Amino acid sequence: MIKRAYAALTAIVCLLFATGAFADQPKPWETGLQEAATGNMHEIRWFEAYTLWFIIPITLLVLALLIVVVVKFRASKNPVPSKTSHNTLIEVIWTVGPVLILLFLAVPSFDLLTKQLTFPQNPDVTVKATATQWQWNYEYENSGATPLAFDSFMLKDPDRGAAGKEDKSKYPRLLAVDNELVLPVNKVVRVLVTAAPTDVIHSFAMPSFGLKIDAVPGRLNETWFKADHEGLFYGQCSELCGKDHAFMPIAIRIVSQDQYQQWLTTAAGDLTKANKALMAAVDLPATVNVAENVAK
Ligand SMILES: [Cu+2]
Repeated sequence: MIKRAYAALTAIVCLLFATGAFADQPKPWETGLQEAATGNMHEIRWFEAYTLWFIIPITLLVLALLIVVVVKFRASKNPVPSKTSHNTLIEVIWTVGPVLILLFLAVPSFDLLTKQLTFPQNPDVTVKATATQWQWNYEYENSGATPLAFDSFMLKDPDRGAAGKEDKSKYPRLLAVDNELVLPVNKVVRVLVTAAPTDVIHSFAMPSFGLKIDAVPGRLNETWFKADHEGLFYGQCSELCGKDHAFMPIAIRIVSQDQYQQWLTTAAGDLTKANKALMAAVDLPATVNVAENVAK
């Protein structure tokens, strides 16, 4: 019940501060978390807003107390300081108060952690992300006779034209890649994360999905997500890994199950062709809408 009441309150606060358009990548001057694209991230955003309901009043209370102390007990006004060393009532209050506050924070926090770390029994898709200085390699499990694996490099400006990625609002500088990790919507995706054997530690992070997990050489980490809508999502390597750490972005394209299957079939033979076909299919609805609007 309490959770629902807070959820309603959070929703109102979110509405007040909503910026309108859906965001799946960082925005200039953004100070909050990115829009959520998975159930877990919706909960992370809820939990962040929930904790602010504790943090802000506590900060204001401490500030008010400090001001009172500074003004009321300043040396000129209060030349002989109090020598009080014990007050049972105050000690009970400042022990019980924080314990209660921490309990209110701990319960939903552990609940959220449990959800993140409870792996769904049968993932629909398993991909392995391997980090190397300084790119990602993605490998699909059971992708047919020809195993599907490819490197994903940051898109450089001279390559935009050939890749059909001139639109910087959709393919932002330092975030867009040559080959996106393509995955289906509303499906449980298991991500195995590691780094090449002789490499350094990297980290696979996707803010909209509430994902961040280290890529450690010689060790296979595991995480999962279930994207609840289609789109192109951007993240970055989040462990300082050398001079090009800032230039190994992560791009995940979430598409419908049909589009995913088509892409998967073509990609095993010709990845560039599959990516081009997918981009054309994804961009098509928007073009049609514009044409319709113009006709009206
Ligand atoms: Cu890295």
